[in-house]
Amino acid sequence: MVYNFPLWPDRASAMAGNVDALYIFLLVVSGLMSALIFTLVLVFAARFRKRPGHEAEQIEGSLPLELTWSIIPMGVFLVVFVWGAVLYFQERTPPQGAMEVYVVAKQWMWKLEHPEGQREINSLHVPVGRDVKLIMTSQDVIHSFYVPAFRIKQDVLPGRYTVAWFRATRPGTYHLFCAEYCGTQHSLMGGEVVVMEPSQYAAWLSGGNSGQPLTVTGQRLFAELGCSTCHRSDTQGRGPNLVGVFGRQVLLEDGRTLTADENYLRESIVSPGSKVVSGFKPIMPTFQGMVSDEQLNALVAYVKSLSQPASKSVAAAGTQPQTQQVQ
Ligand code: HEC
Ligand SMILES: [Cu+2]
Repeated sequence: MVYNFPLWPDRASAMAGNVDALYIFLLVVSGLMSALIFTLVLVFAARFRKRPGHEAEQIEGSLPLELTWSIIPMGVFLVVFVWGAVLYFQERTPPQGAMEVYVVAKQWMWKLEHPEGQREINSLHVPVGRDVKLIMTSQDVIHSFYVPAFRIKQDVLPGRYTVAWFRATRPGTYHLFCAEYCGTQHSLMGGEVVVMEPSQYAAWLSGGNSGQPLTVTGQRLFAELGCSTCHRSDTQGRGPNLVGVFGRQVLLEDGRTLTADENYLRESIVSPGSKVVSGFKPIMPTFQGMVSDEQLNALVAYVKSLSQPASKSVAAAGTQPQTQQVQ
């Protein structure tokens, strides 16, 4: 009976227990407060009911009382606030070195692409114990990536990236939902996350119809679309040298400085005029409408890879046979 009436979804990510602990704390505090108030209402109603010979006496105020009922609730709320904020920042901040999966949502399916080039629809295979960062965008309307067992839910918007991350702690298959009403078949827009032992995951990766690694696709597009005519790896190009740009502070023509994250790279490609790099002319053509969301992801992944240590970048990986990379 109890098994058919689960009060909690599975706890299958590193964050799940922490989120639940906060939730249980809130339930207990609210429960205790409600119980206290109800009890006092009943007790006072009985004790101070109207009786002959008992006249109520008006109390005009009490500093100790007012301090007590201000300071104690404030303390409780501050605990909830700080605890919630800490969890929020943990959930917002993908750890360094996470495996990156690109997610493209559309009416009505989830398209997922692994860095190694594997593509999936409505199912995501990941290894247990590994940080996974999801870089997500939508092809049409707003969707929301929701995996109850991981306690993550993140809106997915057209025209920009949103990011979520998790570390699965237990092998198994978990529900994936769309949690933002997105049209007639919204309720069917779901799938599963399959958490595997690392060895199984490696086997899964090497089997099946793997495409090229995302960064290799990106590198090919970079040449095909003519990006490489302006962006060269020396300083002779008409555009900035993109090596090392990801994660760096960029000074813009209008004096603003910002960090080059995924959204910045994406915007630089589809809307180059909106943030022009200091010292350069706004001559870069827009690629809006010329590249699909998947191709944009590949370009972004490629430009990002230019900022990684040589061993991980495409330049090195592309020229070495597979076997030499395994040490
Ligand atoms: C006609 C030359 C030209 C072409 C073609 C071109 N770019 Fe650019 N790109 C520029 C210039 C000039 C800038 C700097 C001014 C600006 O920000 O618009 C720039 C800026 C960028 C930036 C921001 C760089 C930084 O340092 O912050 C990125 C990323 C970028 N381009 C990627 C691409 C990609 C990807 C392509 C191909 C799809 C491409 N560019 C094609 C000229 C070009
Ligand atoms: Cu949806």
